[in-house]
Amino acid sequence: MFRNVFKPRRGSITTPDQSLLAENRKLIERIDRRKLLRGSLSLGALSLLTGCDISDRSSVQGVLKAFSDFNDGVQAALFDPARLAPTFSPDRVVKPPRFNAYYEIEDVKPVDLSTWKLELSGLIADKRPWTLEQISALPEQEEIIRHVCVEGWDYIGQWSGPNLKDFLTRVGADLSAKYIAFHGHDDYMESIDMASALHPQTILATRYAGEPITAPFGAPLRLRTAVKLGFKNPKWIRAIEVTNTYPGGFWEKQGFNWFAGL
Ligand SMILES: Nc1nc2c(c(=O)[nH]1)N[C@H]1C(S)=C(S)[C@@H](COP(=O)(O)O)O[C@H]1N2
Ligand SMILES: [Mo]
Repeated sequence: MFRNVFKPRRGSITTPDQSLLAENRKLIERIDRRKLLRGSLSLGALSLLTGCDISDRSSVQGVLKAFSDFNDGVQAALFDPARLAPTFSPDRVVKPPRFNAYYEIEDVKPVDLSTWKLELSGLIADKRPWTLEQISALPEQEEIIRHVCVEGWDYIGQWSGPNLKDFLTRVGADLSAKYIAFHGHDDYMESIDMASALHPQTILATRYAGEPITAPFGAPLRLRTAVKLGFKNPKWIRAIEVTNTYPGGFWEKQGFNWFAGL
């Protein structure tokens, strides 16, 4: 039924990606049960659910329009930290990953790994910066998850690095704070809700397919979370900030919904 809600009235005919729909059937049923299809389904969920449409730019735009005045609070209620996003087998991993940023790949300025440090600020007890060596010594978690970009494409990627919740606990972050903001070396800033930050499938990724992340994809450290859209996965992180003051982010200024998750 919801497939019709945002279907483009005319224009190109799109082919439903049945696997995408199948993977998310549980979520579809869940949302249907809660009768939240109109007015409160997140953009992230919708672009996943409408697998047929996310490859169609115009319909993605329609979805964005329909969701632009969503209430973040209503969406947050949809979020269930106990629910895991789908994971995939290693043979489906795309190598190299697919690039995106608010500029072209030629304009990526590689971060100097020899001087790089992760800065910590805000509601964190131990704000000492971390070197890459220190971060690499932490236990790693690997996840093979789907990356979905609001621009209408997706791919399966294999990411590993320290679990974010473990890291935040280790540095004494206030886990009851509302937001976490990630500042990139390219002046990109995005923030997520604490529940998503503490989700078991949210990591500080240092590796892709077992190898250190290469420059275009966020070396040396980026966020990878299975419960947020692509733009909520900042690359080239230079600082993490824990705060109760709504930080917003780059894409919100372009009119995207802040929650942007399942
Ligand atoms: N620092 C930074 N992080 C960023 C972006 C960016 O422009 N700068 N773009 C975001 C968007 S829109 C997407 S879809 C993903 C792309 O990640 P990938 O190149 O690894 O696929 O990075 C996100 N993180
Ligand atoms: Mo994106």
